[in-house]
Amino acid sequence: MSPFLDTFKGIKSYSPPIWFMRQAGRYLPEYLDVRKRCKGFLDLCYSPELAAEITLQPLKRFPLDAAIIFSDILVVPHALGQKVSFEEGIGPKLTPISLHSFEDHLTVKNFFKNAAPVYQAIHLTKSKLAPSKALIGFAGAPWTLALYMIEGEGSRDFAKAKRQAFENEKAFTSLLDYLSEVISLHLIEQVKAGVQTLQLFDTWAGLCPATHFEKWITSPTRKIVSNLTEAFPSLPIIGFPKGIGANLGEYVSQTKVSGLSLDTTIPLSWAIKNLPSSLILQGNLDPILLVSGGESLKKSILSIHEDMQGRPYIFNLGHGILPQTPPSHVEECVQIVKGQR
Ligand code: 1CP
Repeated sequence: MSPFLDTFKGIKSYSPPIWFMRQAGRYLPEYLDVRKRCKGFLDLCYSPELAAEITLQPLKRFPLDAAIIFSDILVVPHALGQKVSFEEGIGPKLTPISLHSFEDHLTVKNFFKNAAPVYQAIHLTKSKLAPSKALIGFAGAPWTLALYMIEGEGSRDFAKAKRQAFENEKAFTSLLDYLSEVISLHLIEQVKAGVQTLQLFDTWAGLCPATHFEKWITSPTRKIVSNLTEAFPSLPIIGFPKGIGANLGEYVSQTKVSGLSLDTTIPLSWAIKNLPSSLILQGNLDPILLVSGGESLKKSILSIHEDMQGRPYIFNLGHGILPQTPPSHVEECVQIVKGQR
């Protein structure tokens, strides 16, 4: 049995299941080794053997309860035909789409052929993963994905993309509808290939104004959750709407996610009091504490434990592992969470 999947059935184990967002990546020397073997980051995402190897790397080092398939949220626009590249030390670059003509430039025609290596990587990973470890699939939520697709790169405020969205609300809503359907299909294929749970990354949800929250965040996400639960009724789906604070209650009731990944700004006592008791909470250690290690790390882990006493939950960070994180601190964290230190 899998402690991670048991949590969604309301079964509480001695210590909470644990995994980390971005647990496969640049803080691991063995990842950097494999990375050197591939020219581009996308080549790595589209090499089933290498992607499976990287997915399993953190589980070889640490007794984690879940693996997240090594891929990226920007595989979706790429498989739709948008030009996407990752530049060393800069981040992703996309040829920006225009809201008025996105359907002329994107096509689902070759989507499954282009994304096939992702599903092959899932299949391969699953065959090598112990049954007690859950395999997590994922996608970016429509809002976060649309921001990258219009802006053409990462940004602190996505001002260009947001301005276009406000000035062309109808076309922007059509893009979100289009992405909701494609993301649903991408996630359904991931489940068919072997993932047992999904996480929807809405990293930039906090940039959406309250006035448009339902239209741009919860309604597209609800469509995805609904499509997936129709196909797989008992599939756990975790939402990660980063930075939405007081809108979390609305997010949960409107999207019907079964789990919620909390960012570091959310007091756990608030989440326990204000969110449904059937909802599985995940989080929310500050990733910098994993860089620090030592007493400050231990104190914060024990405080999360204390807040979550009596309730099934999943231990995680409030955002991804940072590249400067010493792997020994990750080990320390897992041992403390599991009560072995
Ligand atoms: O050079 C390299 O090695 C590339 C670094 C890297 C890695 C390791 C990128 C580029 N993506 C990834 C993998 C990745 N991305 C995973 C793998 C599985 C795991 O967690 O172990 C996942 C889940 C993602 C998801 C992702 N990609 C998100 C959502 C989660 C989050 O961290 O907020 C986002 C926003 C992206 C876009 C992206 N891809 C890569 C970078 C550097 C970024 C962020 C760009 C930016 O806005 O600055």
